[in-house]
Amino acid sequence: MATKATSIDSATKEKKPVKAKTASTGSVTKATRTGKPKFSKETYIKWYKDMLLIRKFEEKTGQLYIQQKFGGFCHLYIGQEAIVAGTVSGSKKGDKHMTAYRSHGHPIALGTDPRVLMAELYGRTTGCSKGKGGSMHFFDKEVGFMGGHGIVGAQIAMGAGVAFAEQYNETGNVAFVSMGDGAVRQGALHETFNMAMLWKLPVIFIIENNNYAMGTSVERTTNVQDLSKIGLSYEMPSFSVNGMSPEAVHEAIEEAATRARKGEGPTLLDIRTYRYKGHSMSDPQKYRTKAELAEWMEQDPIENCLKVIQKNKWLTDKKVKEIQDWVKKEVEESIEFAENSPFPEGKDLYEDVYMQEDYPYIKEY
Ligand SMILES: Cc1ncc(C[n+]2csc(CCOP(=O)(O)OP(=O)(O)O)c2C)c(N)n1
Ligand SMILES: [Mg+2]
Repeated sequence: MATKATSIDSATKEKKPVKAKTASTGSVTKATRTGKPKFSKETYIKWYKDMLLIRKFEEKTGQLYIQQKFGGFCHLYIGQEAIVAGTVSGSKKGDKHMTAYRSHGHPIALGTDPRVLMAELYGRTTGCSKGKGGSMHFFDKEVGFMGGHGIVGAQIAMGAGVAFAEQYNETGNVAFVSMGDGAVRQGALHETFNMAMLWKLPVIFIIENNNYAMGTSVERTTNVQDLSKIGLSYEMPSFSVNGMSPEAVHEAIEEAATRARKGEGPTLLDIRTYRYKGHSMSDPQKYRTKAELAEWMEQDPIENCLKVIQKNKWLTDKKVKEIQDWVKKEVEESIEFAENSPFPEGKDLYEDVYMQEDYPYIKEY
């Protein structure tokens, strides 16, 4: 369920100062489910399977990181799974997806084998980026995943570039570019929004709004706390969406993608979500309360999805257990695969890098 951003007129007429809020679900639809489900049995089962695989893959990732099985940075997506679940089901094969460094959920939902993702975390040659990217730089062109980007906001302009290529080649594909609530403060967002609207690029900008950029909340960052309003000065269709509900995300994504495929250009979706874990693996989380976390966890998309499946008797308890066991096995096998894979060799440093034959400073390697 998407909520349309207020028009520029009513936004500027607003006299009262905006009261600082703590993270809350606000006015977006809560993920309570009554009555007939809007989506098919197959869709709910796929969402459940995909979101559970992401959650379990990442819970294990967190444990392995603490055990120092691999190094580098590690940002978990736990709590935000409904965004990728709804984005993938609401998009089409051939579409392109990219995000920031919180990038484990996207390729899993798009169908990348968890084994090559775990191997990438372990820095092994069998990883999706040949062990040279790590947690922040997952890539899988086969499924349309264009990365994993460590520089906050870098993917915004690159995503518009990807959309430009799709438009230029007349593929009918759409680019989905996810960014955090902190990333929207990058200046490049404005240049990108301007060009994307001018050229009516087939790009959907997704703010994965978990209300915090590391430890800094949205209300400490800006007076414009309704992030969907950021698109209005470019007359970009802009909406707020409940990010704890794969249904709401799917609907908003599908509607935006239909517009983009018709040549009507970009959409901005401010998708409200919450990360259950710290920003990265070293975050004491002093900037938020346990009560705030608990409020969001009550709307857990995986549990809610299972409730819909059980209420409609789509799966027996035995079948649910089979899915849970399958997920567990997938994660275990991904670790085994990673641990039995080789590390890159020194010479591999010189492969997959841009190299100019006549560049004067690299003569030998
Ligand atoms: C250009 C740049 N500046 C600063 C950083 C350090 N940094 C890494 S994550 C982050 C916070 C971003 O928060 P947000 O965009 O809300 O994404 P989230 O982590 O919540 O998914 C910062 C400042 C960076 N990686 N790149
Ligand atoms: Mg954030």
